[in-house]
Amino acid sequence: KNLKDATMTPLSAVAEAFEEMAKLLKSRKEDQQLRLDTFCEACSLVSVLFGCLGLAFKFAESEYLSKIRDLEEGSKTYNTLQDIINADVANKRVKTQGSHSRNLRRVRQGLDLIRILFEQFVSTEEHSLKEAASRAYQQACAPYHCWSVRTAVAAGMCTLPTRKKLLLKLKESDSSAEKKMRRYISAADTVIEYIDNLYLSKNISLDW
Ligand code: 1PZ
Repeated sequence: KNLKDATMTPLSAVAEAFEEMAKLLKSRKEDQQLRLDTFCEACSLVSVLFGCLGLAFKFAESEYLSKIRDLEEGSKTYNTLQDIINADVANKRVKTQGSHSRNLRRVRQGLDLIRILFEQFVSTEEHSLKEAASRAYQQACAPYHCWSVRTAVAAGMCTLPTRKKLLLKLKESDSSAEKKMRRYISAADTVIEYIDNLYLSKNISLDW
């Protein structure tokens, strides 16, 4: 569905899917509702990036995808992101490992990681992918991961391909990638803020 024509690359599909969500969220000021299945579809597109990162990131990929799969499963029962938070608040399992609300929080941290990574990518030409990804991980995920995971990720970073190789695998040039990354950055901002507000409106802090 998101690969409409030959000029559509994986990064275009990601940018487009997130722009569609952002547009929806901005269009309904009062009654903002994001469907869980729409959200999951967009988030699974992001995982194509992992395919370009090599074997060391297979674990990160399956970890990320398992959270998405849980939310997809949830979409059979719950229509919107708001609905899963409401249900988990009622059942006192917002932060319980494996709950939909906790997995949504983890996916949101992944989306933020990519957003920060892209920001580094477009702001400085000579940043190595390793540096950009390390910094993004440091900001978006490391504070919430245990020591052993952080250590494994740090080791994995050393195996990342170069920026040039990554762009080749994504079938992008520097300038085409930059445009699409800017589109993702802006749209993901809206989506992430929306998700954060779902928790905040239930008096749930964001320090986990
Ligand atoms: C070009 C892109 C470079 C990206 C580099 C990404 C490096 C991220 C490595 C993350 C490894 C995560 C390992 C496992 C973490 C788990 O402890 C947590 C907690 O799970 P819980 O206790 O709630 O069950 N899992 C997560 O945080 C979910 C997965 C996070 C993955 C983040 C990356 C998302 C990036 C998207 C696609 C590139």
